Amino acid sequence: MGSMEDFDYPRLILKYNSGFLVSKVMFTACELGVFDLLLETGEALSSDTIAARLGTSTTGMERLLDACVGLKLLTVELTQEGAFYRNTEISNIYLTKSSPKSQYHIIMYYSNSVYLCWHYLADAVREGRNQYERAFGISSNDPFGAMYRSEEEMLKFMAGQNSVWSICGRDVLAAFDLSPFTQIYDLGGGGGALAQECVSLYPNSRVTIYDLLKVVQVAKSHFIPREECRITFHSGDFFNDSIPEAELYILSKILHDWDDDKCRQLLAKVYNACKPGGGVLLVESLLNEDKSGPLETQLYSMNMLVQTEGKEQTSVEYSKLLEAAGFGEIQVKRTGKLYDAVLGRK
Ligand code: ASE
Repeated sequence: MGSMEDFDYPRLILKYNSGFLVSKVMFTACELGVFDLLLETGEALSSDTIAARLGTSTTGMERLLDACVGLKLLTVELTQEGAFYRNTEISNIYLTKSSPKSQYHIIMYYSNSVYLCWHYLADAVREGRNQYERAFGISSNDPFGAMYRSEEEMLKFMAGQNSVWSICGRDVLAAFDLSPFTQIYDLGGGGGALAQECVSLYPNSRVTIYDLLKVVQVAKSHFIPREECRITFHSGDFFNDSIPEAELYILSKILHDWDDDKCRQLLAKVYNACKPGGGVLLVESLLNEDKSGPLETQLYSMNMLVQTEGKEQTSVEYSKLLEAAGFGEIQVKRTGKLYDAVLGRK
């Protein structure tokens, strides 16, 4: 005898069926500037006003706003004049362009670049490789050639990564006392938000952002203030060009981009360049040892499948890679947040 609940649409499946719709509602409200407008005006606005100010249809905007209320990204107040919408505190802090903790750029990157690759997830699983060819008609053999297929795409990616470090950077850098290391290279440091957190947390440190020439140029012109003299740049390709000597190398979300063979090559090169007594800091989202979670990390690993040639790994897997390159005294710090830290010493 089954109870009535047996015939309810299963909640878990219902939630997952609509999961991608949820993302796209938030992405779209961000992209159209709903949260920016509500922050700027500082008062509750009707859907008619929001639609007019943002140049959208009223029928579309009304539905978007109500869905945002359902997602707790907006609140609504019903008056005799109709419905009036406001940002929540979370939306003000994270979804507006101008906030110091803004996640706008990573959201735009997910919505307009990552999303297109995820359309081909089944193909990625069948083939075991990224989907740039299907999504954008470009070769998938060079993932960063594909991700940086235009200056605009590169800028979007760099701004997106920077917005993540504005929230998570401090925790991963504080996971270990890095103050003994003053001469630091951030390999693949991109837009430099992590380097900025580093010199702010460790005032005696000097950080060199090592990245491709075109990345360094954009980091200089768009992200790092000219007067920040504790941050310098070195342009190069860490697989093909030399890596200068330093006390500490930060590889933040680098190993997860590459296959095992390239990870080994890169770490061997870092070990050779590293001063004796120096170290390497891996910043990654760590999978549980049995890979049972965290869900966020499992999903990032799927994202690495559709976008790169790498994957998210466990702390034992990263430790083995470090040991194979010669590093010892390996310490793992799970921060309990999105990103964790692994330190190895030469
Ligand atoms: C990479 C990182 C990312 C390569 C491709 C990527 C991200 C999206 N696509 O090294 C960012 C991961 N997500 C967050 C919130 O950091």
